[in-house]
Amino acid sequence: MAKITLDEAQTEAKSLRKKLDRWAEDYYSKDAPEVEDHVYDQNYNRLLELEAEFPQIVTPDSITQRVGGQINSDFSKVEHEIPMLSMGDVFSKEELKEFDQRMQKLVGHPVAYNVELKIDGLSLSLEYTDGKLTRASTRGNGSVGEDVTANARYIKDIPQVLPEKITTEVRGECYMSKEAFASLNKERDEKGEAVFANPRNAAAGSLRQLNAQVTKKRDLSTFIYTWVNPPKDITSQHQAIQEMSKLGFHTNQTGKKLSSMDEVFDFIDEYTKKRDSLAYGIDGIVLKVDELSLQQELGNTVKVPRWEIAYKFPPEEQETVVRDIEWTVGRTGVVTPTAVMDPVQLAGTTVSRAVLHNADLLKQKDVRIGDTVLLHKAGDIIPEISKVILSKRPKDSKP
Ligand code: 3BD
Repeated sequence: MAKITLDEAQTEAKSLRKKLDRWAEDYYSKDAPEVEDHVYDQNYNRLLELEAEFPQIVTPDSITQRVGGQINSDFSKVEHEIPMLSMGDVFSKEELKEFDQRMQKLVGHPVAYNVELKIDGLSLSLEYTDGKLTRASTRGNGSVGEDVTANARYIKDIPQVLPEKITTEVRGECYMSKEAFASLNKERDEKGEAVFANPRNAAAGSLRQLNAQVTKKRDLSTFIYTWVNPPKDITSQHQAIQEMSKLGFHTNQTGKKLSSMDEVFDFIDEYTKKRDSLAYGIDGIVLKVDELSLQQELGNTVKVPRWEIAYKFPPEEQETVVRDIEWTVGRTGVVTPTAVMDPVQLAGTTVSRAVLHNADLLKQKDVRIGDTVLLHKAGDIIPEISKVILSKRPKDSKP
């Protein structure tokens, strides 16, 4: 970190906390993020860095000290007896190597990891009593979530009854496939309803419904990734996934047990390439120390298990120039602006248009004809303008 004074760190941390609090609230309670994940992550990591350098500026209510998130008070609350922790994340292979070295040092020998795709959905806890699904809840702030049991009754891949009369809890990711997302948005668009920005928001907005009949009409899926209280004869994460699958849970079968970082890097490269062609969105990969006894030994910090880490894919972005703003009037009279740009290759397709959703968003992003903009795909599908590169704005441009 570049040298800065305590005063400067204090001021910067304050402003970062304010921003992050607002973004986190949007993310958790409104299903509509104001910024892309990587922007949130960058700001969050900067705050972590400042607080590590100047521990005296840490406040108890700093977002780094809370388990995180907000819950919607319209739902019944569910206390997670065992908190749903977060995940540490890194953005480079170098940092993954450091993670591996840390693990090896703590454990005293090389360790094997279960390497999983990081599904871009929302976390869900499922509790079974004597083999029957008795409660489903969202992660919420990690300690308290929302009761979505009635909704989970309508998610087709969630077993309502297990083949054994066990009392247990599993957790996983609830998501909407790219196909289901596209068809839901098409239907909403035709009805003149607001479209979801990406599959994750669509999943959140479909699961967190006070009227479960709405959930019933939405095509949601799950990937179950953790067994909270596995039977004694299960000794690894990899085995836990296989056994949960035998109980009827939908698990992601691309996960692999790998024992060297070279293999992990190959896995990353493989799925960086395959990412666009998967039926569901992923935003990275997760490394988990495979042996459950080692996980136990390594334990948790306040917010995250020490034995796992998420590697986040770099955002796919492209620069291009806006040539025109088109206005289309929908059947319901809603006017939607679309930016028409020089065509660029972005995440597998040629893109030349980005819907700005409404005039407010256009004004907020202040996109002007002649502007050079950064483009990304929301949920890996919908082209969206991330921001205007102001340093490249023509001097004579008009709002
Ligand atoms: C996935 C926690 C642990 C059980 C904690 C190791 C943080 C979102 O595919 N494993 C996965 C995925 C998510 C996970 C764990 N394994 N935690 C995992 C996860 N394959 N997405 N997550 N989560 C899930 C979260 N969510 C919102 C806000 C903060 N953290």
